[in-house]
Amino acid sequence: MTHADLRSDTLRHLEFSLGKDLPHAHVYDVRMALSLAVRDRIITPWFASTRAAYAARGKRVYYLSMEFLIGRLLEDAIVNLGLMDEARAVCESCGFDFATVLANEPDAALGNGGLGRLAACFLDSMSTLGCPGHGYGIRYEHGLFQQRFEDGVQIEEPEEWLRQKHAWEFERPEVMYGIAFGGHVRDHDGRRVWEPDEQVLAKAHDTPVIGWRGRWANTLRLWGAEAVHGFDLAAFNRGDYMGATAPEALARTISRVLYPDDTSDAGKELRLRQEYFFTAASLRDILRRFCGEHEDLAALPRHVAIQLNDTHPAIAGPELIRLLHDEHGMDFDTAEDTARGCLGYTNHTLMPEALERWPEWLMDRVLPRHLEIIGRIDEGHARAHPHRNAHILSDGNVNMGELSFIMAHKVNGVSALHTDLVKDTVFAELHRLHPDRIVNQTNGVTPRRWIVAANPALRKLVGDTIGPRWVSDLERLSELEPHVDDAGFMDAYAAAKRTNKEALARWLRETQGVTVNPAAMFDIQIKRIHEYKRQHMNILETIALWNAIREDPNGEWTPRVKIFGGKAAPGYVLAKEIIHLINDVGRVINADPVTRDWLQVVYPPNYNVTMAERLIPAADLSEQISTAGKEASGTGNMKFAMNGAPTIGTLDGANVEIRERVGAENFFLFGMTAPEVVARRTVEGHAAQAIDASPRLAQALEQVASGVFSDGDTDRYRGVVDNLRHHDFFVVCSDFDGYWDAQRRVDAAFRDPAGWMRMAALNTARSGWFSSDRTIRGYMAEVWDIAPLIAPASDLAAE
Ligand code: B1H
Repeated sequence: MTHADLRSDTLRHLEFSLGKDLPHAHVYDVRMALSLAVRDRIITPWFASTRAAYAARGKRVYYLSMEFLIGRLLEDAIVNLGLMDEARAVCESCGFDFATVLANEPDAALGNGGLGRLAACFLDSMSTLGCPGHGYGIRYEHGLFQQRFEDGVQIEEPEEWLRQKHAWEFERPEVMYGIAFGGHVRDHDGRRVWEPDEQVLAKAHDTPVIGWRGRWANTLRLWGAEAVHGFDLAAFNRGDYMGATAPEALARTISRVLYPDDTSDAGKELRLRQEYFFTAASLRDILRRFCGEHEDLAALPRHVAIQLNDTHPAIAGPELIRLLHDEHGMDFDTAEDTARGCLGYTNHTLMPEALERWPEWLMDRVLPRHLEIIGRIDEGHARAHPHRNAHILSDGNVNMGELSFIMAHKVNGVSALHTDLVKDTVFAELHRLHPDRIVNQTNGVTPRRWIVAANPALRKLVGDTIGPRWVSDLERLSELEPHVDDAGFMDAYAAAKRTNKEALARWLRETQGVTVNPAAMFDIQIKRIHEYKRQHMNILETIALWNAIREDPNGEWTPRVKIFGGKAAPGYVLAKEIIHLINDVGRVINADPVTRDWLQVVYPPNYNVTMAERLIPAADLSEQISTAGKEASGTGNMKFAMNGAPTIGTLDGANVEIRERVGAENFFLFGMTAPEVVARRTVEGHAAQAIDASPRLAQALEQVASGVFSDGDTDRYRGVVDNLRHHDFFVVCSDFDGYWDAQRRVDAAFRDPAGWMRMAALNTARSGWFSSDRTIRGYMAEVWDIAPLIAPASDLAAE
């Protein structure tokens, strides 16, 4: 496909799909026309993949996830199809700047953070590897809220990504299922029959997901909710205009908005309805596809692997049993075993508040038949294991973690440490009863988006140095390793980093009105705001550093720009206080002429996938400072490492494995280990003790408390300060000095530019294992038992 073809196709779409001619086209029109022209090139491989999967009569994977944080899709598609130069030329020949065209696409934020972004990376890797499968989720009308700051305070505004037509999706009005809720269960000739009293329609919307070099494409199918009877004409005729649209509005509520909390809002009925809505629609779709190809439902596990992305789709277990037993007449125990043969469950967190539990009365009201089935699963498990304590139903709650564990043939954690903790803590007893069920699958990220698309400077250097094959075989990055002793390579590596830093500095100036020095260290912490992620420890260390520089302005300092990004759940008061504090500290420090050349704080609002793509390639230092034992894996940590930013971090989540691979000497470790944290918490007054022992921390806390950053307001940060002084569950105080010391080691290392760059380059060269291709291969072999339908990219001739 040549540039001329892409251009004429784009112009054709501009005219016939957008109804515009070039002289009158806005950037929106060009972006849409180019997207449609690119999309056309996905159709053939997409059909071919669908046919190949059908012909193979083999197994397919169904990845069920409440969240798919896909971000923008145009550049991704262009990268995977190898159309970068062509697409750029098309835009330029139409009189538009390529970057501006790409930036016109809304960032589809159908997720909160790591869990949703992981699902998106997995889709890319499944298509790249030729693993036949579908992603199933919800087509939220409003994705994650948009964040802005008003006097440093987070304000949430609705996200409107569907205001403009979504270029990548195909609406499938013919794929529509009625999803039932409520009602009662009655006995009917000795069978239990669910008589629901409500129905909502689930309509399919498909987005093709193209893999690297366009060799395979899978489908992301998102369900939108619609009313069975959309418009109440009788009400309208009575003059009741609101009433006339009420049924439609009510039904649509189900897919209206993504819950913005990354620790679940337990007990919210709408959330339970969302979970059942998309899970039930997906299972109906899976069974329809299966029944079109096979006769015997007992063969389901040989053809269907369903992965539950956390417990959010956990109702899949009972729903699949209900379909097989109630609707297809399979006996209950066989139905249960068949369902288990299909299901895998990924646990993403040990945070107690994120472990979903539904009150039984609520489950009974919304899904009465499912509650009965869950009771029967629980009884069956109790009969098989009479001395067990773990219950699905306990204290009037349905425990979705236990349900998922018991209904899955494989359960996995998302990093080595996390999986060990899953075995030792939340599921200790179930692990003892089912010792072969828990496996580890350390997370990964797709290099197509996180290096090739996000970091063209590094992509070019790597390609020029080791050829093109690393993109689908990321362990080949290790071939860079001998080059770290080559001055020419290292100059080019440093130049690439500098290019990215200058681009970020330009963006910060243009969009935030702040000027930063690209020679300074770009120290970046981007992730959801959470006490366990300890952004407050970072800002306290910033205050302490400010104090130290002011005390000794002529000392040997290392210039730093501390960059923060991230949203807080709207109801998480303390997290919002932390955001306010970061902004307040930034306001004061950035205005100080004594320290201005050494220390700056920048917090661009509305962190999202697109912003991550901008920040990560420009980072010098990656902040991964969670309380050990709390971050299940982290995936940002991997993106930073690949892009040549060494980590300052704790032994938590995948940091442990990153450090093992990049080498301890290329990683700034500090802090207590997970068992040390647990022990420390039992020490009475551990926080006060740590504060007493650290004058730096005591001073910083006192400054926050006394209003140095809040115009004398001693109330504003009472929540954060009191919590740290008297409670400090996340042991910020006890880890503070270790963090301070590690930062000073970072300072010293950064003052040796060649040594630093060598460390950065070794991070790139040694992080190939963190490709999501490796992760997906692991799931395919150890959870899904499925083989790829295309030859491995490593078997292909190089370009
Ligand atoms: C992760 C979540 C999560 N763990 C509840 N748990 C949600 C929980 O809407 N909710 O109710 C949403 C999300 N997200 C993250 O998963 C972990 O914190 C990260 O450490 C991990 O890297 C990521 C992917 O495994």
